This record gives sequence, structure tokens and C-alpha cells, in this order.
Amino acid sequence: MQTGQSQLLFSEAQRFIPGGVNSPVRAFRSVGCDPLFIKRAAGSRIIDADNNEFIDFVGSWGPMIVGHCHPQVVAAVKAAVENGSSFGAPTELEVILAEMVVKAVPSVEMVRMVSSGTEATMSAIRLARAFTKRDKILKFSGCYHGHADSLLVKAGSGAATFGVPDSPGVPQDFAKLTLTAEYNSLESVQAVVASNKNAIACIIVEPIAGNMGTVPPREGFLEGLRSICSAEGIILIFDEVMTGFRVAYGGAQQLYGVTPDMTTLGKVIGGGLPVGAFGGKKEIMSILSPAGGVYQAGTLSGNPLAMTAGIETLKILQRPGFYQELEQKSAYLASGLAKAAKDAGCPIYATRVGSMFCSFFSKGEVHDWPTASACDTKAFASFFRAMLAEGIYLAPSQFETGFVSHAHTESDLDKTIAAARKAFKAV
Ligand code: KE4
Repeated sequence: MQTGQSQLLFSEAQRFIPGGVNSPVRAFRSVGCDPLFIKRAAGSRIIDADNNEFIDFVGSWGPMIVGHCHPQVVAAVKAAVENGSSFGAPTELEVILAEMVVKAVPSVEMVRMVSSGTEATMSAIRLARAFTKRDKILKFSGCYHGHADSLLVKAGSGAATFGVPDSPGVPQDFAKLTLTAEYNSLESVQAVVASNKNAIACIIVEPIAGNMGTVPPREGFLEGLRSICSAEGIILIFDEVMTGFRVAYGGAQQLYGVTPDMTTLGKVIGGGLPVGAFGGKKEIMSILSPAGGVYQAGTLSGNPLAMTAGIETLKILQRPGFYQELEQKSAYLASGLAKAAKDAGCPIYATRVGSMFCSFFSKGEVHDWPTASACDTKAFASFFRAMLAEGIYLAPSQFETGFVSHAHTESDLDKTIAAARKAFKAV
């Protein structure tokens, strides 16, 4: 596989951009090779600077559920940009997308658009603190909610990949207000809550953890969080930046039938353009400026191009049978990968929820950060490189999630399974 152009671009990039990338996990640091510079994409494929073509299971880390360059999305964004790219004023498009989100997501009665998932979670936490007049928050080790200071405490995703549970630069005074418990362990939550009575503003959780690899909630975990929060006057925030509109049109809260007090969104609702959102009960959202005193703002919040891409994407998701077809494709891939690993005698613990999937290089079950972080990351790295050589582009970290899109064809999936049959042997 030729990588000359990517190599050239990577060395150029490192002259001007820290680490040569604008987001750490893209640097491929944990998979022992240099990143590929992508120049275009279409459907299930991405093409790099050396014209290598790959079947893509990163999908921009989740947004591209309908596939890259979907004609309906491209046409709408092209038309929208002819009217202007940003006004810094309200537009009808924001009302349309807000109404679509309110109609789709059970917990959301009102919603505020922002430009990233980080902004969404940071703002939701501020709102929860103001509403409850409490300062502490509780998150889960291995879960990642963006890079706001108070959330970079035992974060998963990029930070976990670098093995840095707390990022330098996060003041101890911030970190001490962030309590952490173990994902899938209600006992650990009860212990933390009991020793912080009436002091916790919110519990923020990925209803399906996607930033330590894909770790589904155990039976009763989400329901347990719901009852603890209701009993203790704690705001339950589902961070659905990754799962929102991904695992169901109404997100994980629809899939599992557990309704939080607030929800954060991103990725899919922007259709690949920069968007985040946070929403919840009217009584909570109505204390947000300018309706209330809790300040939050953003120059490009509700940007008309991002709204357009989000609206068109959600219209496509509403098509009858969309999620059923995505489920069939995802199940087909998962069973093929599991068989490939078994036949190669390679012990993996495979997880999947809808079109989110992960192969943990672990002999045992993975259900939280301690078991995820014990995985054989070297074996994962060898598997990743072997798949890349076969034209399959996976997430470049054991602690990330793979995404199937509607654009993946059966032949894409068969090619991926065939590649895995070889790659598992290379581990
Ligand atoms: P952004 O600020 O990156 O838009 O969203 C932060 C975020 C919040 N909550 C969840 C559940 C998330 O998964 C994310 C971001 N996800 C990572 C992928 N694991 C983005 C990829 C990256 O950091 O480059």
C-alpha cells in the first residue's frame, strides 16, 4: 500500500499542528503506524491522499450513519450555502431541527443547539448545577464526555488511549468536584452517593459506553441509575452524543425504555457538520439564558449548514425499515467477525448494540473500564494494521467503537469478514 503522500502531509502537518492532527486519536499513536490523510469519501468508502480506498467503519466517529456524501444531504447543503453560511441570527432551520429532536427523544421537551458534543455536556452540567444548587457531579471511569475540564477525570476515549486518567492542566479544584464510579456497578454509585448526600448535581452516563470500546449497560443498570437519581434529587444526564439517533431514532433511552432528565446529542444530528445539542425537561431548560440566568452561548450555534445536514440526515433515518436494515447488516458483520476470530483461534470478546460494535482482545468478559483496560492493546494494534493492509479502516484504538452505516453493502461486509479471517491470524 503506497503511503508516500500521507507521510509527506503528516510531516508537514507536524510543523504547524501539535502531533500533526486536530484531535489526538486520529494520530494512530496506539496502533503503531502513521495516520492516513483522507481526501474524499463516498458511501461506505474513504480514499486517502495516495488514492488507497478503504471500507470505512469509523464514519467520522459516528455522524455518517447514512454513509458519506449522501446525495440528499449534499444537495441540501449545496443549496443552503447559496443562501449564506452563517448569520449569527435565528433561522427557521433551527426551529425545524429542534422540533425533530423534541419529537424523537423522549426526555427532550426543549433543546439548545451548540457546535460540539463537548459544548453540549459542559453546558448540561452547568445547567444541572444551577438547577439543583449543588456542585459535585458523578461520571464513570472509561466514559468520555468531551474535553471540558470537569469531565477529563478518568476519561475514556483519547485520554484512555494515552493511559492518562487525568489530563495535565485540569486544576485539582475542578477534579475534586468530579466523582467517579464504575460503569455497570450500581453498588459503586450507591456508595459514592451515600458519601455525598445532597451534594451531587448530576450523574452523567453514556447509556451505551462507546469510549472504552463498546460496553452495553447490564440488565437493570440504567433503571437503577434512574431510581437513585429520582430518590436523591440528582439530575440524570444521558450523554447520547454517540448513541443518539444511532441505536434507535429515539436513542438509547428509547431502546432501553429509561428516560433521563437531560440528554446531550451530537454527531448524527449534524450529518457530518459541527453540531452538538443539550435538552431536557422544560423546567430545567427554562433557566437557560436568555430565558433564565444560566449563561451559555455560541457564535455558530444552530449554524444553517449544520442544521440542513442534520435535518436531511434525520429525514433519511425516518424512512420505514431504515433501522431494521442497519440491524441486519450489523448482525451479519458481527457474526462473521466472531466466526473469523474463532476459526483463527484468536480469543476476543465481541460486543454490539445496533450498528455500534467492538472486538475486545480479551479472554474474559468486558463490562467496565478495569476489564476493558486489561485488553491486549498490542494484539489489537496488529489486528488494526493487518485490516488496514486489506483495505479495511477500523477505529485506531481498542477503546473506540466501530460503526456500520446504511451505505455498507453485503459485499463490503463479506470483504471485511474475509480480511478479518487473515488479520486475526496475524495477531
Ligand atoms: P465532541 O466534542 O468530540 O464533538 O464530542 C465529545 C463527545 C461527547 N460524548 C460522547 C459520548 C462522545 O463519544 C464524544 C466524542 N467521541 C469521540 C470518539 N470516541 C470523538 C473522536 C475524537 O475525539 O476525535
